[in-house]
Amino acid sequence: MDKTQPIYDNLKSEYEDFATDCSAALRLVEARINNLDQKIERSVGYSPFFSITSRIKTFESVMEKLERKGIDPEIESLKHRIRDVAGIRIVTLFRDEVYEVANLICRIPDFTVVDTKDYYKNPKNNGYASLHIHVQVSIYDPIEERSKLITIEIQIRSISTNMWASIEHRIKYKNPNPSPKVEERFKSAAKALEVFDKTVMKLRDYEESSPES
Ligand code: 0O2
Repeated sequence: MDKTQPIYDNLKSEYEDFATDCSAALRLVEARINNLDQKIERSVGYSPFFSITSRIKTFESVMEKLERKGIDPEIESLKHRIRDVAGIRIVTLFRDEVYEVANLICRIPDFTVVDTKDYYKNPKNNGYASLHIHVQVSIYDPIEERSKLITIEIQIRSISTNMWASIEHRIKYKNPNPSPKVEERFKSAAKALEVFDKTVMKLRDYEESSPES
């Protein structure tokens, strides 16, 4: 038997305990966000939340990320350094709604905003654009009889930048080290989407300000 197998099995079991806490936190956060979406829709007839999805990272994906970032494969490092075990992705139709949604989320009383990463203001070299907010929520563990703070990553993106990220993720998965030429093409595709987003926002503003015919 491989000598490292028991270490791997132990980490997997500890991760499953942590992932159970993350699921509880994710349900809480998702319920608040869904409620926000429904209330806005009811009150003004249009909500900036186009879609809301969530996921818990698989153990295999966490192991890959630990290796990629050179983090020790042990549970405490994992809990402190991997902040997207529980993740929510919110997609908006228009790019400026990303900030509208972010402001609404930051005002939810039982969320503590830990930090915000704005990849729209500072896109990555490949052109990746998204707004990431890390929030902490408290969950109660009935077995340990104590509350725990869990971090959730909320990614907010326009539908166009979500499309870009999905395609880039799919291609990168097949080729994790793309050539500078491929990276440059992704960057120019991201620039084209920025132009697209500006155009559709102008169209929306024009339509909304014109008197009904
Ligand atoms: P997966 O497979 O999508 O889950 P941090 O602790 O926040 O400073 P981290 O987690 O590296 O460190 O932060 P970062 O760079 O904001 O990445 C978090 C997540 O954002 C990634 O999780 C991706 O989901 C997404 N992301 C970041 N950069 C890119 C990119 O260039 N392309 C795409 N498609 N998505 C990106 P994972 O675990 O890397 O990936």
